[in-house]
Amino acid sequence: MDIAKRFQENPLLKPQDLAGSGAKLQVICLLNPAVFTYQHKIYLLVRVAESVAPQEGKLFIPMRMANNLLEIIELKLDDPDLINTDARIINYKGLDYLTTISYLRLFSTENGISFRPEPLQLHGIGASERYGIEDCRVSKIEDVYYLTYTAVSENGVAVGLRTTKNWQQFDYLGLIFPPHNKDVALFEEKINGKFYALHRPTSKEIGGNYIWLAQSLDGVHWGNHQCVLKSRAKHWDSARVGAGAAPIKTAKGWLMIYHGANYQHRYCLGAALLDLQNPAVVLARTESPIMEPMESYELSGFFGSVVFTNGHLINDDELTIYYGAADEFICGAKFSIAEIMGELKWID
Ligand code: MAN
Repeated sequence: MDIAKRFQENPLLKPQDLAGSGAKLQVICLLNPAVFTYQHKIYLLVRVAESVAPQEGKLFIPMRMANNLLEIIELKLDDPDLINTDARIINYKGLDYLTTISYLRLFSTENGISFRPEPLQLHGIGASERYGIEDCRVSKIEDVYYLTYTAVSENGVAVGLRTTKNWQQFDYLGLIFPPHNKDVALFEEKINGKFYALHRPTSKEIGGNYIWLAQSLDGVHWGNHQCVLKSRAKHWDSARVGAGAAPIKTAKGWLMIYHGANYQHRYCLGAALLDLQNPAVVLARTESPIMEPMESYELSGFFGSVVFTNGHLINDDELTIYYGAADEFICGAKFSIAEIMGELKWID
């Protein structure tokens, strides 16, 4: 059952609210923000997807070249070498490209509803981030903020890590999970002295798009991988599942909000409860979504029928999620954690 209480002010941020980062560029989508607090202030680290403004009969591919400068490839829509069936991704002469390039932009808020752009922008660095960086999760462990994000290049879709203590200086630690992998959420405390991460590799021939768990001694080098949560045939989450923001610690277990999609690419949110001491054990899971696309801003946009979250705030029983709607807008919704727990079906 959809138990989300959406903000009346939705959408909170839309592409028209922000100027492009370069003269030729236009913001096409504002989506999938990380959420964190720093010095008692709430921040969103928003994914900004940019490209050249649409032109009749043309298609543009923005990407960073070896010198880190942005270049734009211009294609004709009737080019026989172009396969253009998805708004997000195209194939040209046998190679895959994204139609937009994403970077991360910081916004602050006083009231959780209206947002102010801050100067901080984080762009892709180096060969593995040439098509952009996306869908960041921010986890605070002790006094360090860990930014785990999707790093895209012609070599694949992988997971990058940057850390900061003060949001001024960043350490760039490179890729922590090679392709194909995304949706990495770190647990915000160590368990039995180890860091834990949820991640989402894709296994093509055997297996699928499942959520995995990994351990680390230093938060950078990961091992002991275990498959935790799978997609379910004939369900709303039949094609893929992926973790949202850092799991929420409750008395009964780690509550993980996750997204699930079917083969029609309809993205909903569900929840699962992981064992406190051994999060590889799934104790319970929701049967039906706790949130599904239904409002006009969720049903139509750059890529319709999507609700996707990778950032939230917790205040006792109140969970505020910020989410990407239709891959184009940033929205907010509140849940009662007890109500989510009530939707869980226990696994024997
Ligand atoms: C999918 C979508 C896109 C994203 C690419 C690469 O196609 O999630 O938004 O850009 O993957 O991560």
